[in-house]
Amino acid sequence: MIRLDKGFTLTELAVVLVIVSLLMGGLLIPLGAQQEIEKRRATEQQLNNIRETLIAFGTVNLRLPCPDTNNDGLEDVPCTGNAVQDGGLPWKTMAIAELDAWGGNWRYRIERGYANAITLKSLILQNGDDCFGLDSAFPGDCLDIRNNAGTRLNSDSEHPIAIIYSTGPNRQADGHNASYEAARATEPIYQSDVPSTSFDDLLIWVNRSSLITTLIARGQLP
Ligand SMILES: [Ca+2]
Ligand SMILES: [Ca+2]
Repeated sequence: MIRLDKGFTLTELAVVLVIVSLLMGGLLIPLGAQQEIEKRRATEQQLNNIRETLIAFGTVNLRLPCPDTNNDGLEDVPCTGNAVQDGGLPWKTMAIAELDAWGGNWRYRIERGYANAITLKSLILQNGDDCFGLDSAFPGDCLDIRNNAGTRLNSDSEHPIAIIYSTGPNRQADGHNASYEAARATEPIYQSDVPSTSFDDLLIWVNRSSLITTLIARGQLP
């Protein structure tokens, strides 16, 4: 059919508008999902940097920092006398970024023996310190990390001496992490896994062996 005018009819215009809106809708949804993926990736990178910074702090000070329990960004020392060693990461003490990619504060907990230079050295030089044995200075502090199904992730040989986590997109502790915050008298069980509908925290831990390896490499231990 030959058209006499060069303009669009109303019907054509409507079709174009529908196509444009469908295209925009299709683009906007993946863009939001893509931003979440980027935030998760950035937070994972930050957590890895925090673990490196904690180990570096440990090699300089021969102990790990105490948690920040009054939210000023500075560690609250000494912390070996306080049985509740779950708090904020002392980001000012460690000279790191205060917040994760969603604007949440980092959570942090240590096994108290590793927050003091004297006890740290004796714990590290002690063979067979698996934390669950009688040798540990604070056996009640032994960190137990589980996945979404409840399976323990850390073996005895992979002895976690500190955990750090982001509360993720929902900005609140989930699963075992939430349970521990609600009832701190219980055994320190934490949770780490891929995101699900009920869990979106990102949690990593510092191994006793990785600290020992660095201390030996820097000549701080025989
Ligand atoms: Ca503080
Ligand atoms: Ca969360």
